Amino acid sequence: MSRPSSPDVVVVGAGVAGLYQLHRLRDLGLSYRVFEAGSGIGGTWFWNRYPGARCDVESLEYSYSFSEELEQEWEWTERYPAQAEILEYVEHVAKRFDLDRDVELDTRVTSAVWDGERWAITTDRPETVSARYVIFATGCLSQPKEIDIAGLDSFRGNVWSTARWPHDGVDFTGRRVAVIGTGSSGVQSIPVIAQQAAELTVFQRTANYVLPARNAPLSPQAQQEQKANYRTLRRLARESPAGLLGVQGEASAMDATAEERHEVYEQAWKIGGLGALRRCYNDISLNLDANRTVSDYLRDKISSIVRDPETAAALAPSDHPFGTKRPCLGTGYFETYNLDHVRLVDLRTTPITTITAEGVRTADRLVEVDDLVLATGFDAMTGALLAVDIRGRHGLRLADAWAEGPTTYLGLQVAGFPNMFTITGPGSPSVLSNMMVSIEQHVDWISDCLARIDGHVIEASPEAQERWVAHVAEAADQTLMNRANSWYVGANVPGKPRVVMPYVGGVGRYREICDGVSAAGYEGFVLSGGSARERDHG
Ligand code: NA7
Repeated sequence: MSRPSSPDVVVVGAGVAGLYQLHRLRDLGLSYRVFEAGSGIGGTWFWNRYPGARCDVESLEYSYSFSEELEQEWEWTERYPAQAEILEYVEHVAKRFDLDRDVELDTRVTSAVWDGERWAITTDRPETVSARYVIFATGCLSQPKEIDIAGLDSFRGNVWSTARWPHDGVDFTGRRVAVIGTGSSGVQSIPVIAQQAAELTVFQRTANYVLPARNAPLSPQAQQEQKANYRTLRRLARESPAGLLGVQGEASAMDATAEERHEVYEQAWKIGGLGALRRCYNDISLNLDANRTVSDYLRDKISSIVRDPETAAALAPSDHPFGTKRPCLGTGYFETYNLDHVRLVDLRTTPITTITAEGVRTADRLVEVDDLVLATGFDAMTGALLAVDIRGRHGLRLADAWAEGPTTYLGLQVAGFPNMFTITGPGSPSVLSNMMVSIEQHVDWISDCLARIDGHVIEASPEAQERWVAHVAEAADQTLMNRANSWYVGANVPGKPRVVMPYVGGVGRYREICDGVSAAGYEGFVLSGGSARERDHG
């Protein structure tokens, strides 16, 4: 099939964001190329196939809203969709809208260079494409963190990464397994691996708050009811703080008695899910004392579940307020540590000194294993963008522009990088929200923008960017977000500048700001140059 070498737009990535962007570009009648590094579409859900991988947002909310027919015809099977089901859904969407024929798989974009009028996009294939616009749909959690544990290469057994899991799975039956990392990927995979492994040792550096998922089959009636109300529910999600349904409590946790709070938290614990506890009161993310009431409640829960007091104490988060690192959703997570063949090693008291041929050596012992599972996370939000050699005006490298942390206008553009858009980029709600809602909002905004500017150059002004960066930081300072060494602030990657990267101001408010900017003729952006459409197509 012949593809344009000078399309209007190049889209990088064919996950949930890139596919919807492709759909919108086609409707706009723009020419495009879409490059995907993977050998299949689906992004996050293509790569993260580890046992137990599941979305933390409910199925009916973690789905595209752009087509009512699609919304009605697709049947979800569980409250929280498993990786395989989401991938099947994404593949269904791609087929239904005939998107996959336009995705060039196994093609990694390596550089993007602005030549004053267009972007020269180089891939790992022998072709350079010239595009008027480039849209990075490269994901916030897609670049696995480089692992810095000494001796890893000397290990004789198998090393598996949760973020790059083999497509035909791994059978741990009868094997001695180590898992390093207890973020969402560790928390989801540990109980499932424990069901197979002969011995499982979990190496934990930071204890996390793990909330019960309470996953369950989705009844056809419940699904029908929600689908019948989809327009209202979608609107409520878009206007909400996190792109999620659920009623936010309006009272302060500090105005309730300890007994009242306990009762409220018990109800939320029974409901399960990421937001239930945070939404109980209005000040849990804002006030340390209010937050402590939830953290204490959760620590008590852990000690009531885990039988061995030493293990329970190690599993209880103590160094960060609830919600300042991404809480995890678990299914039988804490209960897993009551199994005789499962052990926790607390790296705060006995750090890993090296990996040897036989296994993991800590300060006080060698744990011999056959398989090593790395659930060690991602270079979040900026990693996938900086993995591409991006050069804007006058050869400015994105890596240099972001040397002190990512700077963007609205998380959509970077000053000095004309005609370049980032879907759910740093400085937008992104990872603090239901990604589906934020992705659709960005894709719609970018697509409307491309339609309106008709081939002109659009670039964030440095002043507007400076104001937005200051606003993002001020909004974060009003919360407890800076109190943890989380990937939200880049603290998980050695040497990464410490900046609260996502915008904490809320999905609803953020959407209003973006809509206001476009309604005011792209306030804060500079439009220049004549329409290049004619020439590009010529
Ligand atoms: P996370 O949440 O970043 O978790 C990574 C885990 O790995 C975390 O417990 C880390 O401890 C641990 N880690 C990382 N490097 C090391 C080393 N060198 N030694 C020991 N332990 C280490 O990534 P996930 O993949 O679980 O989840 C990512 C997001 O996907 C998640 O938040 C959801 O949004 C979905 P640390 O906390 O840094 O001390």
